[in-house]
Amino acid sequence: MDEARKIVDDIRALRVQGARNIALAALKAVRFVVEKSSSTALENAVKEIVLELARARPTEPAMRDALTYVLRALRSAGSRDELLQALDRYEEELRSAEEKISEYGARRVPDGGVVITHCHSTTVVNLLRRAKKDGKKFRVIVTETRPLYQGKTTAKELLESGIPVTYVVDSAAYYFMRDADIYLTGADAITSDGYVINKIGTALMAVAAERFDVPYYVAASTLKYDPVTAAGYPEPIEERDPAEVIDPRELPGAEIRNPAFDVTPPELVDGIISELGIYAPQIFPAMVSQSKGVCPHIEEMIALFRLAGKQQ
Ligand code: RUB
Repeated sequence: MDEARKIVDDIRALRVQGARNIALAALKAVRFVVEKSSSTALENAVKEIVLELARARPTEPAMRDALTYVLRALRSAGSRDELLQALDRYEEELRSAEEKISEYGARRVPDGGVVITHCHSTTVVNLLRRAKKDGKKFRVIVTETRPLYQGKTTAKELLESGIPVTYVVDSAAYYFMRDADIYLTGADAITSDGYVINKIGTALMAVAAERFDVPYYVAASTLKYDPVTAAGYPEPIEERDPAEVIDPRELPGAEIRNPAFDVTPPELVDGIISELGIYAPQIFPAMVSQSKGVCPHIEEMIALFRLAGKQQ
């Protein structure tokens, strides 16, 4: 169980970050619990870890989808092995979605051009690796992404893949946007009205992209679509510890805020690159519903969403 609790801590502290990595880490934690629990304790132990995970990062529909899947599999699986096989199938679906996104998105990377990105998204990094594998030559401008510098991870991963990187401070995004041919980010959540929720600063860069006529594409699997927003719940924006920004003792009396994400309106987004194809954010939710059906497990998702929002 210690391994599972450590994963919860790692997710909360952002030692594991990025929506896709978070969903995969959550499944790994569940797997530990399934493997280590006695048959009589298994059901309760899984439910307990599911709740702890859902509470670790509130703005994560992909993880909630994975956890809802776990709860359903727990009910329908006849044995521990069947439950583990169900987890394997879900992970396989995630992997195949990622491949499709890379395939479609790589075609939008301009050969000889410049990409600008923000934060660290494995979906974006994999897409860029695919573009390089397909023979495209391009450079990527990476913003450092204060306060936790996820841009460093992006820069390192791209450099390791032989992709040239220009690393800049967040406030240089406007200055460099004019050099870019495409602005590309991942997403944590996409709402039923086509709003994109991603790392704080994403929307500011989208405004700059519009100013310089740079197309903005969001690479995100359909799991990022949050069906609870269609049921009227607003996507929560996680507010993190102010000490990540500055030691509050340095500014006694100041209010220090640290929202993890911001919300980009659909009119600033040219397209969402998903495993279904590339669609405008306004029609993306309809495409998801068309392909998966209007979320059949919505009540369960809402229940988990509400529990996750409650203080422990
Ligand atoms: C990470 C972030 C990423 C999305 C998408 O924020 O905003 O762009 O999660 O990532 P944080 P991916 O560092 O706070 O988790 O494409 O890997 O799912």
